[in-house]
Amino acid sequence: MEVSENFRILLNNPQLLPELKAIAQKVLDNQRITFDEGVLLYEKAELGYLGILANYIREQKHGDKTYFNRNFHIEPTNLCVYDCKFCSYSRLLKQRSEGWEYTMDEMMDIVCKYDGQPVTEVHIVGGVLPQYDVAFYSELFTRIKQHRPELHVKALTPVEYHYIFKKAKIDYATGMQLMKDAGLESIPGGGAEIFHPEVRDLIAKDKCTGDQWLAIHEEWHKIGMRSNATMLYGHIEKYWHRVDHMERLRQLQDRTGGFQTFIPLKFRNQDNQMSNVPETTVVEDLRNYAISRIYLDNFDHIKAYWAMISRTTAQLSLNFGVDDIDGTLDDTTKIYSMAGAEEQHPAMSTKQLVDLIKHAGRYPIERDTLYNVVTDYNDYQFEETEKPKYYKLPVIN
Ligand code: V47
Ligand code: SF4
Repeated sequence: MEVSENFRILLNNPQLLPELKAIAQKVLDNQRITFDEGVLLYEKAELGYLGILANYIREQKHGDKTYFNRNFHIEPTNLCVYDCKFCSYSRLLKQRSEGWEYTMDEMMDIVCKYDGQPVTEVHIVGGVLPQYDVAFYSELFTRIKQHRPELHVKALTPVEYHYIFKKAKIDYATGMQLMKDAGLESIPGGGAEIFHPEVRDLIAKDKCTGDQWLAIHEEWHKIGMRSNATMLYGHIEKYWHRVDHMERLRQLQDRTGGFQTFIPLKFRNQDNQMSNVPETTVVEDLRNYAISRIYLDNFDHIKAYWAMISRTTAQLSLNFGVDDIDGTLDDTTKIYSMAGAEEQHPAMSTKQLVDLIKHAGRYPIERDTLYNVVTDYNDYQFEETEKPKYYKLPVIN
């Protein structure tokens, strides 16, 4: 790919630290950066420099293409047996009276609510409770696929899988095969947090370890399936913990190639036990996207979860390595709004999302879960009936 004028200026800048110049040259030569170089980027590289490198990689991989998908979420429960300090679903925060525990039929009612709507994916994620076991989830996945075979089931994380397989006394390989046979098609990226035990033991003790999280994804990849990975950043971790996290993912990806997308999740500090921890700035968020793009050379996609970081930051992120914005969704995703997401009722119509991407100078593509193109929106004309939906504002008496 042609090197941009910005990149040329950067390489010729006599004030650029020699170590940063060497990293820029590696990016140009398509070479992988090391662990120490990753830490150096976090410690020394300013936003403009990182944007030039990350955008070069992003455009080399995808040009201006920016992906989104149309999905909906089911959160089976907001109660949880675990006590993650950053989470508003922690057992120490939730009173039973304000909790919900959907039955199988209630979850199927949510699925049916989307009948006839052009969604391609259901994303199922929530707390961990004993009644949601191997038999329950197998039946749920089977019923969803029987009801709507073309709807892609992206569900649960190694946190749930480790818990339910242990209870059922089956190993990860057997368990993941069972889930696949029942109708599971992808695993979302949640539950990863920060893998290193120095941090994980303080914020997410008792649930699956980093190694167990990676082992479950590895088994899933071995049977030919795809998954995502997240990183919860901007709390008590040090920069090197973030690099360690990405290094473990990069190594697994070298072995399996099963990851599709990396999703950095900005820690939000409301309604959890870490409210005293300040949140990161937008500049730090953009730096983090860019460094992820540079470090994870074997990941195809970097995703920004717009509901969590605001629409404007999501637009900006498209110049810092991000090529995917999490789809149009409605306000059924409560875990984020409770933690202080920018969007208290996160919903965007397709037209709004397409405009958001176009106004950032990019090329919107609706994809399915596996990145097959559903609709190319670059020259698409919306019909009158597809006007953006606006939320009802609360009535003020
Ligand atoms: O693992 C919980 C995070 C994750 C907070 O794969 C918080 O497409 C910030 O993984 N501040 C679950 N984050 C969500 C998830 C996800 C989201 C979007 C897309 C995909 C995908 C996956 O939510 C948890 C945890 O890391 N979370 N509390 C909080 N206070
Ligand atoms: Fe439970 Fe997940 Fe929240 Fe931890 S992050 S308390 S495992 S819902």
